[in-house]
Amino acid sequence: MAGSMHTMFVAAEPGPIEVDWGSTALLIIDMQRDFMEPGGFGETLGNDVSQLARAVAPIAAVLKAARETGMLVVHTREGHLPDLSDAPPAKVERGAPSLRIGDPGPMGRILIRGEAGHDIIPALYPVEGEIVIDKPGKGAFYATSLGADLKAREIDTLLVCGVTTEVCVNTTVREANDRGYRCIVLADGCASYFPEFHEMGLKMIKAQGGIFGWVSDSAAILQALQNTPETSNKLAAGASR
Ligand code: TIU
Repeated sequence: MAGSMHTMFVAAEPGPIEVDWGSTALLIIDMQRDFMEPGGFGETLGNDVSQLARAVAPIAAVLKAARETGMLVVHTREGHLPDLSDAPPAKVERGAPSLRIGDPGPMGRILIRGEAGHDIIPALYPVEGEIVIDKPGKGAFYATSLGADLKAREIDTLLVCGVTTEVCVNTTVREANDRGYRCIVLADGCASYFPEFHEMGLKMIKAQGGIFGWVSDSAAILQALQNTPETSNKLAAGASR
């Protein structure tokens, strides 16, 4: 594969990784109003949702480049059916939130599919042709079609970003790693309500020679895309539009 028009080394830790863009997907985890905005699920758990805003611009930059190069884009949303039949009581009853999953809130029922709060934030809204995976759990592979969707498109490498670093991003990366995918996590494209968990969540992924995957950032991905001959033409065409 080395030297192919589609491949390029991406700067990452614990070391550079060679990527074939044709078998790579951008996987954006749970950039939903319920986690990002006041009045949603994240805030009901007692969190400061402003901690997550920093991930939006880096994701938007990579998403724009992915769209211009034709890379597969997958968005996920955590949430439950209106009758809560896919929500384990152990999850609904957990802790002492100000509102529980399914309760009415300012953006509709908390973490329920179809409600305003469940949807993806406008800045990163999916466009036609992108896959949207609705997931009941923290991991994006559990009880979803994601594995089959990626297999059908012969994807073996995932650029992973979204929220939160130590919860849904880490769970999904661990699930993906066990299924044989190479995960490259974008450090600046992830965020946590707890900055220290963000740092440790990334360290856990890249430790021990990359026990779960690689950690890179949006600038490294954009640079590698620019330096890949075939995609740089598409990026140049996109920039001049
Ligand atoms: N609470 C928290 O940090 N995260 C979640 O509940 N879900 C996701 O990370 N998406």
